Amino acid sequence: MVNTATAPLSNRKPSKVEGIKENSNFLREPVATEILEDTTHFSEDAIQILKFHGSYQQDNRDNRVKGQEKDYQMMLRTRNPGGLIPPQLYLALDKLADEYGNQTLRATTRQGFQLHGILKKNLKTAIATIVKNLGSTLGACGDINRNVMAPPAPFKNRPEYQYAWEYAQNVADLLSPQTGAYYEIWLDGEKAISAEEHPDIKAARERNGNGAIVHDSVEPIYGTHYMPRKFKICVTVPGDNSVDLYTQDLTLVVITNKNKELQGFNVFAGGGLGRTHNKEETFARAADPIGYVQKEDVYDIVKAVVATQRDYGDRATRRHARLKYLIHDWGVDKFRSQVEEYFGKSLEPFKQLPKFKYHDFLGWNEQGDGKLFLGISIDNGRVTDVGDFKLKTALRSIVEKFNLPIRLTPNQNLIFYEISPEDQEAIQTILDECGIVTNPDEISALTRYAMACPALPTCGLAITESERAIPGILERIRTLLDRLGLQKEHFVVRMTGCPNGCARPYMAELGFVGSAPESYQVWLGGSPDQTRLAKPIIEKLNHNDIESFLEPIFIYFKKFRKGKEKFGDFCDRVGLDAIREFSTTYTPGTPVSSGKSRHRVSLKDDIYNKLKETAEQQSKPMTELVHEALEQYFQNL
Ligand code: SRM
Ligand code: SF4
Repeated sequence: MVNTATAPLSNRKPSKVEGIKENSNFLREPVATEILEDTTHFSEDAIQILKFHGSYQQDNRDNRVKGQEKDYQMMLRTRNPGGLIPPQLYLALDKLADEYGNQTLRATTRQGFQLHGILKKNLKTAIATIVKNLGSTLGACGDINRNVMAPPAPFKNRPEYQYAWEYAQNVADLLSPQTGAYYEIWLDGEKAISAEEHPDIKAARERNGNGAIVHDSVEPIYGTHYMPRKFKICVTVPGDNSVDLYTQDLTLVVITNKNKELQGFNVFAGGGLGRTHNKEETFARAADPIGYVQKEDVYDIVKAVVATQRDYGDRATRRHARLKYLIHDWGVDKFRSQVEEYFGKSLEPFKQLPKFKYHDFLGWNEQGDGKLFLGISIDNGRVTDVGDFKLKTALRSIVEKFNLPIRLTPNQNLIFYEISPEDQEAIQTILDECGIVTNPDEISALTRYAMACPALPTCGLAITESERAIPGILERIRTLLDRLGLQKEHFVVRMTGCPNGCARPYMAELGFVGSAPESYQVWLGGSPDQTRLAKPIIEKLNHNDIESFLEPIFIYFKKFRKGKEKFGDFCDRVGLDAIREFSTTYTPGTPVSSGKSRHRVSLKDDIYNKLKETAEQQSKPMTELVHEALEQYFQNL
């Protein structure tokens, strides 16, 4: 049995952030002091603690001027398990965005909303407004359990979906921080007006059969130092991978009997995506199946996994601190035995599951009880009014008029539900008038399945553009596919401005990961349903070279795919070496669809070999190198 009260944080020197947490008096200082100061920004220590309260200090990177103070602003992130946004909260967020933010809302990849551009002096009002309108930002960021995800579909006739919502909420409650800091700082001590916690959860938080909780602590689950790093959970149903389940630290899959009564949960653990370029010891990792637990044990297994990471996760090196590294270093068996020690018994064998599929639930659908739901696609999650496309206006007027709840999706979209069929026409009219397409078949399929993280100008970690670059890049990929005779083809494209992987690019069929200004590492071979990790094919592709790089790959796919094989599956089957080999010998302009003639020039063997070698080194087609060399030669004539 592990005595958590005395378990060492680590044998190595804990990282600086561990000291900041320890000295914070359970997430109070230095935020409580600095929020009262008339300054534009927080200190480094306060920034770390502020994250636990759901806010990041940022600056508008477009406005950086050498020698001048940065244009400081705060990002606020909501915590809403299963993506639930009550109508009252939506209207409050919409107003806050206009009054204090950058007039946009940003639906995130974990079913939350972000507000950008809030000045420090307005932060308290913004957080207090969110809490008073049934929302929260507590634990949306920081070394703690993050927003718990669940499939957003409101199927009322499929009890498994209802269980996923219920348990996402309950697990979020179980792991929510118990310190009073949040209410003291942002609401002058007023307690939140929130729904009553389920008595089972309160009991589970206090139950300590096996050392899973920290005795006599304000934070029975976390202790003084909280988690070594962020911790991410989802609850899903068999076959539904709308939540990207392989990327989570902990995944629970609802298991029901033939009568659709809840029996228990399959448990996966150890997924995670963040990595650092050129640091092999960091990597994206897909979660492993760990076992099965009965429904009455679900809170204890969550506590046991959390306690294992809390007590054995690396607190010295933050880059190595996620649960995925602990499982990688220990192996699944050792991890499972430690979890079982906290759990107090063995896990049962994992139950067989059907194949997981990705669903986006867009368009008008029946929710199974006579009412309707409507999934609306939001480009990269950005809720805004641009020209004739007035998404922000449309969403606000729908909520104002029909008081509908919203479920944010893990793909940066949203679902209105509980819609009476007689309101369908009026809602559709609002959307039509605001230029919003609701028929998913009318949305370009590349755009529909794509995601990009915010990156510039708000994200301090961005190496290059993402959200602002992806529309143009998707359009160019579409044009290329059309030119190559692949008009009907589409696949999952995801882009991030750095390797942290916020839009989960490592699960995409085609992933772009910022690696230098205007350049991306390119990943290929994820599956259309996000059940497999992709692999990197090139480290730095300048965005100007996207067509010349992708053309040979698309041609190879077109020529050698098996039947209706999807792009990601093809890349995975043939492998990156074969793709590279094909690309280096590919001649652009091959009469695939254009019918243009191809010119041949013969080369001596030694020149050809040098050309091939250089093309491989530079990951460029040989023809491109020849073109470049000849162009230079002719210029110098
Ligand atoms: Fe993320 C840090 C945005 C989902 C991995 N993420 C950040 C920060 C806060 C940058 C920072 O630390 O200063 C970004 C703020 C940008 C901005 O201007 O708003 C940021 N992450 C986002 C969001 C908004 C992206 C989006 O397009 O929606 C997502 C917010 C989700 C939410 O509501 O909670 C978001 N981040 C993710 C995901 C995907 C997921 O959780 O399903 C990942 C990969 C999965 C994972 O965690 O392994 C992710 N974000 C990271 C990491 C790398 C973590 C690691 O293990 O190395 C960082 C950097 C860090 O923690 O040091 C990061
Ligand atoms: Fe910022 Fe990188 Fe996350 Fe994009 S992936 S939001 S650039 S941390």
